[in-house]
Amino acid sequence: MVKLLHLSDIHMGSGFTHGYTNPATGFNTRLEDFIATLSRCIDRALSEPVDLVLFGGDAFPDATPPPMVQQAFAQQFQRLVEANIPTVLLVGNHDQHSQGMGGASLCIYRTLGVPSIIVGDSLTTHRIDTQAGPVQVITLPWLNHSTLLTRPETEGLSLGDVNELMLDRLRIALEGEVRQLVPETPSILLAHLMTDTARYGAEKFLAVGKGFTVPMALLARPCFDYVALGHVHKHQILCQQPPVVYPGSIERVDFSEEKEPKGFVLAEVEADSATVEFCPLPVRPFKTISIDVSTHENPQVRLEKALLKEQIVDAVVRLIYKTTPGQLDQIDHAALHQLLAPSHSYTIHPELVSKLSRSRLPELNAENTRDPISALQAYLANRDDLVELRDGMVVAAQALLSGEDNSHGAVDITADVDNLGEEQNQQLRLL
Ligand SMILES: [Mn+2]
Repeated sequence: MVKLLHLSDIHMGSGFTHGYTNPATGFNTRLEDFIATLSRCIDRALSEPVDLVLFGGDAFPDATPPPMVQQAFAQQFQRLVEANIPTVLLVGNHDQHSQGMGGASLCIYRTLGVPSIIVGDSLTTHRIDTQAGPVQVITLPWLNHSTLLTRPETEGLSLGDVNELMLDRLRIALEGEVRQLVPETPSILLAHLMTDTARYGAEKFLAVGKGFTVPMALLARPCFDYVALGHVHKHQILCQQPPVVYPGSIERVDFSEEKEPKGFVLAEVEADSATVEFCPLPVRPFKTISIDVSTHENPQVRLEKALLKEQIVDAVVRLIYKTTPGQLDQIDHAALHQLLAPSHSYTIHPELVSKLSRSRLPELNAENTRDPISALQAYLANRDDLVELRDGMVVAAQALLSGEDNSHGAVDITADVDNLGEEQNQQLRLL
């Protein structure tokens, strides 16, 4: 039985706007948070101790992290090297340059020949000797078109066709690795990808038809005893046998993760079975305080009341309040700043409600927002100013959602977009 710690999506060095420079250290306080949280994961790996650590990708927000961020990351993983715990660092999409080359920020560990650290920047099988015996780990880093396909192969193909072709290539390449697996040895797939059944909370629709998703049928197979995933920041277990697991990010990267528990996964893996335990981490809370004072006689009193009843101490807070232009001089900003001061950091977003603004359409009810096209149609039916774009937008949206490349299609709304005002432009971008 191999005991392993699986963590992912560290994104060290992101979210600096949620912190401030700590005068004592010169470090952004959010970087300090991320370091402390990663250090908690490593503490647990050492105290168990585990036989293997798997990192599911996205070490940093981009491919070129500043040296001090690189060093903070390295200092934590060095503790595993010192304890002689084998560690696999997988390359995620954020670790790659936009052209898909590299993952250099992690490959440096291989270049330096750091013992017991394996960098997963290609689809291959690693046979690793742990304290508990041998284990085989297939690494599948983030795939993009240029990893599996050449330019002539994709010429003239729609995005949907390209994704199909990529999936065919992946299937064949993965099959080649699976066939070489030794049956009596625990087998693990470590992959940075989006699966077709993963759920992103609120961003669910944004993922539709975008990019490359891998069907669960390719992952949840008896040849694997544990499937360790990275990429989706929300922790979820997609299959029990074998366990297919996103541990999620270890820290809140932005407000979209406000309500998600953060943590890592401990797993015990044998040839043919595995148990999984999610271990929550005590990370800094994020808090959105959303309040409409536009209909209140005394907006300041209403705001202060709302703020006083929230737990904001040490939290990253954003206050969003709706107000009318007429109320503006009734808002005492100094008092708001004072009330928000106990938070770790805060932002204030007043939203002006004017007579010109449209309220939420009653037509956009639960019934017709179940699929994005009906929601778009209900929305457009109420926008007389967009009447000329109406049909084109629906066709374009359908193409987007079905994953088709509409650049060769009959619809070209880009020319019209230039003629729209900034507000309409924003509406289009949101789609
Ligand atoms: Mn990712």
